[in-house]
Amino acid sequence: MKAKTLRTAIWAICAILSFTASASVYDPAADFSLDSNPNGPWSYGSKGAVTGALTLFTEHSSGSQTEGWRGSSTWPDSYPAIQHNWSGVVFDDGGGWVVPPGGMDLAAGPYGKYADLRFTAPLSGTYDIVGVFTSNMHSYGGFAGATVDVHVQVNDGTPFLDGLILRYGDAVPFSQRLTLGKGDTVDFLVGPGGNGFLADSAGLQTVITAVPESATAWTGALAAAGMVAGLLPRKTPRQ
Ligand SMILES: [Ca+2]
Repeated sequence: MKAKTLRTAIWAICAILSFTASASVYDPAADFSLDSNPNGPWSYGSKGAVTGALTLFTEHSSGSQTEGWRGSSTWPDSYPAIQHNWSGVVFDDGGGWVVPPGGMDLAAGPYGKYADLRFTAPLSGTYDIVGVFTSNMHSYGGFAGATVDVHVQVNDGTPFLDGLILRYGDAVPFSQRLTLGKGDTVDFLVGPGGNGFLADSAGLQTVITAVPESATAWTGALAAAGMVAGLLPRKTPRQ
């Protein structure tokens, strides 16, 4: 094989390997859909406590700028709920509930119920989970705002994050690197805060980045292949 052809082949392989080694990114707000539940790696549902079985939502909700999942259209099963502002502008219901453009909102429910956004790992590997819970509920007309407890847990185990949001402006950030097997779950939970349910919800922004474990090896292979390609003799211009 001529050097030029070989060099081209190596660079092509590098391009393919580079694509293979790239990270996959999962964003529940960008991925939000009413088409199905589960929706790819995302499931929308509720739990009776921080640990316990997930009950998938079966009903849709909709508003002027929002769409969502819930267990029923009838109280008290209309909460918990998981909603999404699909519009490109801030949603303000005029009663204190404000959801940023493209934002998600996890509402707790009566009787201590939790909203649960679940991520199921599509592949075994290393995952970086970064995000923040925030208050979406302003004080309004003497109402102080949502009072909720928030958690992130793996496989329904002891949460690696526990936090409280007790007033507008509170935020609970998290950043965690996890090794997950295919089918392992990460639950993002919002509950009523242990003080009863009254307009209790929180915003959630999170991005999960999956980096295949082979990425490190690919990086080495890419560097070596790139060096080889660079070292191959180039055609000398005619004198
Ligand atoms: Ca509460």
